[in-house]
Amino acid sequence: MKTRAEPQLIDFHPPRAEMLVDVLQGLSLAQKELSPKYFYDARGSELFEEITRLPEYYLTRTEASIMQTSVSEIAQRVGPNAAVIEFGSGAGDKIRVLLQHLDAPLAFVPIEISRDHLMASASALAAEHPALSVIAVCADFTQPFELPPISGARRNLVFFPGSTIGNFPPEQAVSLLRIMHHAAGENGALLIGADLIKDRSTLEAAYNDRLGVTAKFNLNLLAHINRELQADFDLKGFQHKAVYNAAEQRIEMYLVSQREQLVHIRDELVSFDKGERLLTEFAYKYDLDGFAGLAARAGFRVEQVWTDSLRHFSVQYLVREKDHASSQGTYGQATK
Ligand code: AVI
Repeated sequence: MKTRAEPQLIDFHPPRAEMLVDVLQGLSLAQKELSPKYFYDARGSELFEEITRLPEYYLTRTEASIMQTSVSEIAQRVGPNAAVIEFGSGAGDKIRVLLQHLDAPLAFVPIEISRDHLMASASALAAEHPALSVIAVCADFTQPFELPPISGARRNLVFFPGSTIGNFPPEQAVSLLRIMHHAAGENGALLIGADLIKDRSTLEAAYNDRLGVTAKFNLNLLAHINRELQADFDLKGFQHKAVYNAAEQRIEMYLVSQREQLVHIRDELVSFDKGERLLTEFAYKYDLDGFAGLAARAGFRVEQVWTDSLRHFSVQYLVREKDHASSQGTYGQATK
């Protein structure tokens, strides 16, 4: 009887974030802020899934259609026997189209801080691709970590879809890209999704949907903190607001206090003025030159960009600069 392929787990035991310290520190700033990483409890992850299906949230479906249209070209660039390393693999849906088209990939290495998500998606992929060696790495990918040696791979392909890079301010984005540069190794590449600058109304609609799912997602951050830190944020006392800051080229997501109010978090008291804005997320948008500049700071050169016909989103193939110092980048459009 054939045994079912099981993924190997390498567990770096990422420390549980010091949520209390982190939250209190963010709320003590002149511009109060909470880290977007606290969006993703079980309910937050469900709400994010709902967001990705909203008509206004063009990002996920546009990226998926670019991938569908361009995956053969991407697979050609990557070549045979690659090891694919996905940063923040989540439920693992985005990798499928890539793995189906690559020429005899050797290994798939999903990196994810949530052990449950990681093992569920790694097991499913191992079962779907019995010839693939699946090595699940439980780690906080924003901190440097060592990857397992992957013997026989002709190239490492780091995969970071979804424009999650946009949720990191530029300095942090460069640090993260440097970690990916290291993970790619010599002759390695990075396939990354980056959302593009466009008209304000399209951008703001994507983060202020008519059904109010993004509002629920934003407010759920307070519910998560209430539960984890025995806090007493009144969810009715805050309202979701997302605005595009054109000078900074980013969506800024806030929770606006509807009245003067006090919030208890364990032994601490935090006060909010009426109309005060609590910052919960940035989502940076790029033009192609701006993104190439960011990538260059981390040692990557953009080799090819695929976009949709409206140039709303980009999927970019980046190579390590020192490996390809002389060749030219090419820019193409994915859609018919
Ligand atoms: C996960 N990330 C790419 C999403 C974004 O578009 O920045 C998170 C999000 N926030 C509100 N809607 C979606």
